[in-house]
Amino acid sequence: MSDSERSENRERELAAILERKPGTEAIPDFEDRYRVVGAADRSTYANWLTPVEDHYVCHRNETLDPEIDDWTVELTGAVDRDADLDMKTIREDYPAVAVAHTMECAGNGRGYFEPETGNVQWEYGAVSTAFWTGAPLSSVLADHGAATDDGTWLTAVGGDHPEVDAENDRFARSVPMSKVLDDCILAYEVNGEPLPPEHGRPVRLLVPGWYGVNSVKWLSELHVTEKMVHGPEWEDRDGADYTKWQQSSYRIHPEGVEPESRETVSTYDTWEQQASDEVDHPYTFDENVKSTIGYPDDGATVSPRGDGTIEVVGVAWAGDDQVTEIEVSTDGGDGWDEGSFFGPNYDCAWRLFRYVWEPSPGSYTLVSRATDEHGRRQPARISRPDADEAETEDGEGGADDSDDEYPWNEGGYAENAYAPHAVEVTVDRE
Ligand SMILES: Nc1nc2c(c(=O)[nH]1)N[C@H]1C(S)=C(S)[C@@H](COP(=O)(O)O)O[C@H]1N2
Ligand SMILES: [Mo]
Repeated sequence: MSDSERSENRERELAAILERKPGTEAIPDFEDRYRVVGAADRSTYANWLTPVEDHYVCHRNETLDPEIDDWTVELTGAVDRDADLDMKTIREDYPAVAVAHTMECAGNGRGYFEPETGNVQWEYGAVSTAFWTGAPLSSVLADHGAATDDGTWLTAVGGDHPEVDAENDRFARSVPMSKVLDDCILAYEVNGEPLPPEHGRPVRLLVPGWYGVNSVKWLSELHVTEKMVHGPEWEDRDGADYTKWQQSSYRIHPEGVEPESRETVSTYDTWEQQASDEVDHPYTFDENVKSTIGYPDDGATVSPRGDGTIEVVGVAWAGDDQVTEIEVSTDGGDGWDEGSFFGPNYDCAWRLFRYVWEPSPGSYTLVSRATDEHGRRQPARISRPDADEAETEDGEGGADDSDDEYPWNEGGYAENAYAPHAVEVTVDRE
C-alpha cells in the first residue's frame, strides 16, 4: 500500500466513524500516525452517561471488524490449561458483570502542552463514561488454573497491526494481577449493545479507571506472565515488537529520554509513580484526578434563570480512586468556591458536579479543580520542559510539586492541570 492510499483509507475510515458518531469530531494528528481519533463534544460533560455515538475513539491501526463467530482469545502462559476462548464461551460460561468506567486517553490535554509535543492534539475531548459488560477475568483465570499471585501480570495483545512493515509492532499491554482480579473484564457490550467495531468488536480488555491505552481492543491473546511485557523474547516475537506500547510509548519522561524497559514496578498508581523515586519514567496506569466543565460551553452567552442563578455543571474523576472535592472559580482561578457532587457514584467512573452561581452581567473565566481521596489536587498549569528537568534531578518530579505545575513531558501524557481547561462565558441581562 502506498502512502497516499493509506492516507485515503484513513480519511475514509475516519469519515465513516464520524458519520456513525455525530457527537464526536476529528482531532489532528500532526504526524498522521494514528488512524482514527475522534473527540467527544463538551456537552457530554454535563451528563453522566456518554452515549456510544458520542464516546471518543482512539486507535493506531486500521479498525478491525471481524466475524464474531470466528474470533478467539488465546489464553496461555502460567495457566494449568491453555485455551482458545470463543465468544460463546466468554458470554455463556462466566457471569456477566457491568462496570462503569471513565475512559480517558493518557494523551487527553496534550494539545495544551507548550512547546507542543507530537501526536494527537487532544484538548479536553478524550474522556467519556459508559457501562461495559463482560466476563470477570477473575472467573476466567480461576477456571484455567492461572498463577495469580501478587506481583504477576496479565499481558493482553490486540489483533490489530500496522500496515507499514517498518513499524512492525503489536498492541500489547501488561496489567498487574491485583488489578486484573479486582475488577477487570473481557467486555463484549457497551451501554447494553454489542461493541461496535471501533470500540473493539467482538471483545476487549476493560481496565476500570485506568487510562484508555490499558483497555486493549480486538483482544486476541492473554498471557499470564511473571513480569510485564519486556525483553528480547517480546521485542522480537516472530519479527514483531510487542513491548513498544508498554515500555516506550505511554511513559512519562522529559525530552530526549528513551525510558528503560522494566520488568516490574511496585506501585501502580500513576501519580504515586510520578511522585516517587522508584520509577524514573512512570507508566500510564490509573487516571490522575481531573475535572472538566460541561455547561456552559466555552464562548457561550448565557442568561440566568428566574432566580438569578446559573447552574454550572461538569464532571470530575480520579481513576480508581475516589474524587472527594470539587471547587469552581469564576475569575480564572484567583478565588474558589465549593461545588457539590450529585448523581451516580460508582468506583472508576466520574461524578457530576454542580455550582450554583449568581453572576452579574459580564464576562467570566470559569474553571474547575478537583481533589481526590488522598488529598491530591489538580495543579494550576503545565510546566515548561526546562522546569521538568530540574524536578527530575532532585528526584521530586510528579504532579504534586509545590509550584503547582504539572510536569511537561515528551509524550504529553497524564496532564491534569486546571487552567488550560478554563471556559470563557458571557452572562447577559435576562
Ligand atoms: N488493540 C488496540 N487497543 C487499543 C488501542 C489500539 O490502538 N489498539 N488504542 C488504545 C487507546 S490509546 C485508547 S485511548 C483506547 C480508546 O478506546 P475507545 O476508542 O473505545 O474510546 O483504546 C486503547 N485500546
Ligand atoms: Mo489513547
